[in-house]
Amino acid sequence: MAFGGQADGTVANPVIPGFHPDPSVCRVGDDYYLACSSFEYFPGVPLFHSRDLVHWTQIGNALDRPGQLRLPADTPASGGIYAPTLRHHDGRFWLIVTNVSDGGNLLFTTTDPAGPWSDPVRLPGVTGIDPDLAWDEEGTCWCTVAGVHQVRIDPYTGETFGPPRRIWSGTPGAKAPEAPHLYRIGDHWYLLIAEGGTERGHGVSVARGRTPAGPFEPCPANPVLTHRGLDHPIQNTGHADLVQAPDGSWWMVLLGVRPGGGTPGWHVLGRETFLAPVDWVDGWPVVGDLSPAPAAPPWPLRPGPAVPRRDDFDLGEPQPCWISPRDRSARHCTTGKRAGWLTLHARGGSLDDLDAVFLGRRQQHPSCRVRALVDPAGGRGGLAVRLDERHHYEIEADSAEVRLIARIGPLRTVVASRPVPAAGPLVLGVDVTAVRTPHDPRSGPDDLSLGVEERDGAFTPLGTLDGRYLSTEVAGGFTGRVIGMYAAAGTVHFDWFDYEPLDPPHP
Ligand code: 6LW
Repeated sequence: MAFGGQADGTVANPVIPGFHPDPSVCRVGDDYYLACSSFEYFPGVPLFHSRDLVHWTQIGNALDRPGQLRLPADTPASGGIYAPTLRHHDGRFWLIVTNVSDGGNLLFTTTDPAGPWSDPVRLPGVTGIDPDLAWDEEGTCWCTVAGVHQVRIDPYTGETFGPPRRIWSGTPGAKAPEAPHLYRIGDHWYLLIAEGGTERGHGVSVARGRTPAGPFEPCPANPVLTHRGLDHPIQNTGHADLVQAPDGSWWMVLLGVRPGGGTPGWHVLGRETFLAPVDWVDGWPVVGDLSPAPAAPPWPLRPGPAVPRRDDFDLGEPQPCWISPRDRSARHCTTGKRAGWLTLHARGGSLDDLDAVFLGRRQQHPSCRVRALVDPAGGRGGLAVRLDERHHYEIEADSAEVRLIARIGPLRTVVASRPVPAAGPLVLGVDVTAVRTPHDPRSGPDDLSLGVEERDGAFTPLGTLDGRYLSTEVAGGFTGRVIGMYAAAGTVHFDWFDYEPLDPPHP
């Protein structure tokens, strides 16, 4: 995915739009690498590469085989893989992450971040989420987790040395000190954390000490970043990581959300990865312009490869952007049954089921157009916009009928149905249209029109639904919308899938 880089010298923030929360970044020479959380989706931990901190290209998923990522069948929505830390040390890349549904804290390593990554080293002595890794001058590895607690570990064996110690509790009165990252900068060790919780009260605070174990002195200006209480288009800002560029400047990646619609605002793309410059004043970080269109960094921008609108499944294995809830077994998701087609074979009866067969990609733009050529082939399936098992809209076809279905919390209904335009493969579609400036404070963030193409190519919606019910403010959780294909009965084949952004570069 290549994003950012505008004609007016600004860049588009988020630099990695869509459900890409809890970013962790490191640099090796002129190359930056970044990892994000992935929760109940398989494969897990998307990995990105950049040469300019603005344009990011997904190069894989660190956890792409069952031996690395076990998501039990009863893994709840927003369970599974929580926040990673990605570091480079001693000639290797290191990734530490928490699988809250199986195994706890796990450590992986590789020499090539595009993969393959190692099998997991388990860390039974490290309890807590948001694990961080830092090495001191003697090569000791310090593992710091939410709370904020710390323990020394052997990253090759997972052995811990001594009991975890609480090293900071964050700002008095602020809840949830988490997302710790420890850095040796100049004469100090800096401990960066998130606090306030990942909703509208989120913020970033920092403390410093003379040793990696503290004691730590809080920054007098904490929180060094928050948008709580501000009427700002980027909200929930927190869970940050710092990186120094080759020119010596410092930058922060962090999560944020872009609420849309009227009051109170609903975010539908999940927590996205944003970029902000950082200055140092009196030995403390000062975060610069965190806006939807900040000034571009002071170096040539290096866009990555353009992302084709269409995936025609001709490359065998699905591209790294494709994800499925809990697993993606070849028995249920394959490109080998019909050359150049994706074949999904149903397990459950609908997207309400934890074992639903669904393959999707993150919605990354407030407005977008999705189309897919579907052959129900005696089965039943189609296109869906999914937040979780209790919040999804889908346009579903079998050999006779097309149906628009809505699941909102406890309610499930067939909104509309009609005969198929013709026998055989048909094109199903979803048009997502963001509400730009709501004239009605009661408006939702977007409208979703789901329908079918007629024989003459005209798109006929079966209905238009309010998008607020597929938002995190309604559904809860830590993910964002995923748009994709599913089979609810029998076998369904898909020839191609189109995802077309409809937004101007800047919101
Ligand atoms: C993540 C923690 C958090 O581990 O939410 O709100 C968890 N912050 O830092 C999932 O993103």
